[in-house]
Amino acid sequence: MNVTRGFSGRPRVDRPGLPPGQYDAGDDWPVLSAEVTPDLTPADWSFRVDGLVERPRSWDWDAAHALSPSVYEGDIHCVTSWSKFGVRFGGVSLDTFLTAAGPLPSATHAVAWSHTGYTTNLPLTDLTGGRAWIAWEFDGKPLTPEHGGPARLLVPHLYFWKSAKWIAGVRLLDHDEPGFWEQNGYHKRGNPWEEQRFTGD
Ligand SMILES: Nc1nc2c(c(=O)[nH]1)N[C@H]1C(S)=C(S)[C@@H](COP(=O)(O)O)O[C@H]1N2
Ligand SMILES: [Mo]
Repeated sequence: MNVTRGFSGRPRVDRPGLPPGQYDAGDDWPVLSAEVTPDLTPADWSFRVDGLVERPRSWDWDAAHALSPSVYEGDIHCVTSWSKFGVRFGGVSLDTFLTAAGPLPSATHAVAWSHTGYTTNLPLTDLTGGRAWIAWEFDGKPLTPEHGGPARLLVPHLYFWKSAKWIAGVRLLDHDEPGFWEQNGYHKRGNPWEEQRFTGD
């Protein structure tokens, strides 16, 4: 795991909106990647929804950009204890992709996978209801490769390891299937407000 972090000033731990055990990283945005940053261009990128759906669907860059845009403005929280306030991501709501594919009634969970092979699992209810995005812009600019560009999953109400960079697809399942970090001791859901960091928390 390649961890890069630089602190601009003293970490703040007293800020409203800060989940327990977190500090405010200020303007810093640490990069945390288990993989080498892939050389992935928009032309190489695609996003797929399959598994327990009526119509497995794939979108290339242009098809995804033809969908109605959606913005997230708020905070993000990494399990390594930094939080970042007031970020702005642009992309498309995951609801738009899921609705097009038509989840079957038996679908309860999902595994998101990246073009690099990274995986992470989520309950389907955490990916619906306007709480998850496929994001390709940050602060009005293209998402940079080290932060998951061309596009990443964004699930900001959960710890940031759920927000798979270089997102390739979401597979709907009728059971929970641990992803990369979840197989390595991290919590299956990862709610920062309940400090669900590790298995058993
Ligand atoms: N593909 C992929 N996605 C990933 C990761 C990763 O290692 N690989 N790390 C996760 C973790 S632990 C965090 S905190 C965030 C980090 O995103 P950032 O590097 O843009 O801050 O990405 C998440 N998504
Ligand atoms: Mo993280």
